Amino acid sequence: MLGFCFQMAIFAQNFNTQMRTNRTFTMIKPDAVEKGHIGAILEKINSAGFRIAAMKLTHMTTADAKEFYAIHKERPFFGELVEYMTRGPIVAAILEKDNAVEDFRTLIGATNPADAAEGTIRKLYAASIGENAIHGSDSDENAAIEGAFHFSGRDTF
Ligand code: IDP
Ligand code: MG
Repeated sequence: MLGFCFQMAIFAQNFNTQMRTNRTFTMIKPDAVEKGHIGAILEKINSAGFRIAAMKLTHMTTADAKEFYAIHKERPFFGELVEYMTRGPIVAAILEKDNAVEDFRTLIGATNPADAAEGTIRKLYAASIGENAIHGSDSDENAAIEGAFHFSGRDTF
């Protein structure tokens, strides 16, 4: 009986982990870290109702950045993007909330801060379309891929 209960608990835990799609992935990018905006940006994220499921300060290698942004490898700005994302530490995090992906994209604002809505993180803290302070996943599928790129299951809560 104890063994059965144990197995059920493991099953429930796996089921819970696999079925959760109300998550997104973010990076506070090197420009925002350099300028000392980590605290202010985390405050915005908290106030918007996101729960932190995983978080760390980390420094992407060139290989990491090329892999993470592989979808953009044919774009003219790819080299610039890899240079930027590897020039200093970032804060990587997995965030949880209902409708996380869409709500987080709304919170960060448009890719180009000139087009971002008032009060969004990019409007407040981004310098340009290239150095735009923060990343947010664009789909549930990419949120899961990007989160797994930076965090193991053990480091996600
Ligand atoms: P997103 O971050 O809003 O999803 P994407 O189009 O996926 O925007 O581009 C990924 C990242 O590449 C941007 O956040 C930005 O740092 C960089 N980037 C996008 N477009 C340009 C550009 O035209 N010039 C320079 N960098 C760019
Ligand atoms: Mg994108």
